[in-house]
Amino acid sequence: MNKVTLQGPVWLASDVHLGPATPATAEAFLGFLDAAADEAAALLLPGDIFDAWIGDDVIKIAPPWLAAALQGLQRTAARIPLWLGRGNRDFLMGADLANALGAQLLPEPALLETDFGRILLTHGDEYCTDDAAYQQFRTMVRNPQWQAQFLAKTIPERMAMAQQARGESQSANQMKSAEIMDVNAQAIEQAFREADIDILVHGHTHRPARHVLEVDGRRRERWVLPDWECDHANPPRGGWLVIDRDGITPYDLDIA
Ligand code: LP5
Ligand code: MN
Repeated sequence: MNKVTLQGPVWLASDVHLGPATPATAEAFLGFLDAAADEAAALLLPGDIFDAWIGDDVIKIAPPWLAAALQGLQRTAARIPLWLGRGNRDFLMGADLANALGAQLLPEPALLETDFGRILLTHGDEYCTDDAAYQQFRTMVRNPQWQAQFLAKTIPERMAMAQQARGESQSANQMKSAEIMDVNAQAIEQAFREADIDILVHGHTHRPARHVLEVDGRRRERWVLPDWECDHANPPRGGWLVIDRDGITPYDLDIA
């Protein structure tokens, strides 16, 4: 398992889902990035920072909303180490984007060595094993050959496919139970067991919480990162975790 060694306070946020129609979320996120650069020793963004990422070449023709987000990420990476993880919407983020931002790509999963000990970090969609249709989709789009074929298409073709996939996903989700779209308990236990860790942090489910459980007689904690939605949700929402030598602390956006 790939280790990431981090000293000092580590900030983590995921599921911001930035896109062309999320100006308020983007504004809140840019403010968060500046605060992280001021106060954190490192910032980790484990997936779904973008609502849909169709390939790193989009940065060459970035529309204003995307250019502003990229500039914010680049500004942060110039001040503190910035780590980008891939989610089910932005699994096509790659080395070209990371290099352009001055960021690094998180291993999947990442075994963090922090001031508060060893922590397993991942986006979390891989744990939704009851959702067979999604896991089948995930196997397809995570396949390097599939990705090479997709990335060989034009940007307009890829945008159209992404739009169709988003539509199909939204329709499919309406037919699924909430349980199916959450993590599977056995998959979580297996993650703790395989990594031999006591703390797991992930996003994806948009069900922020701290779960305490026992696996093989050991107390474990599973932390779920919140999603960000400041454009349509009332009240607006967003948040992050801070990991430091005193432990893990959740923070919510201070929506004045
Ligand atoms: O994303 P969300 O929150 O709606 O639901 C997710 C799972 N769905 C996905 C699919 C993505 O939304 C698709 C968009 C990705 C954008 C960028 C990638 C580049 C384009 C790729 C083009 C193929 O992740 C959803 C889970 C849910 O989380 C909860 O865990 O249930 O899983 C599904 O909905 C899977 C569906 O059941 C079946 C797959 C739908 C997509 C089919 C695409 C067909 C190809 C179309 C192009 C010709
Ligand atoms: Mn996700």
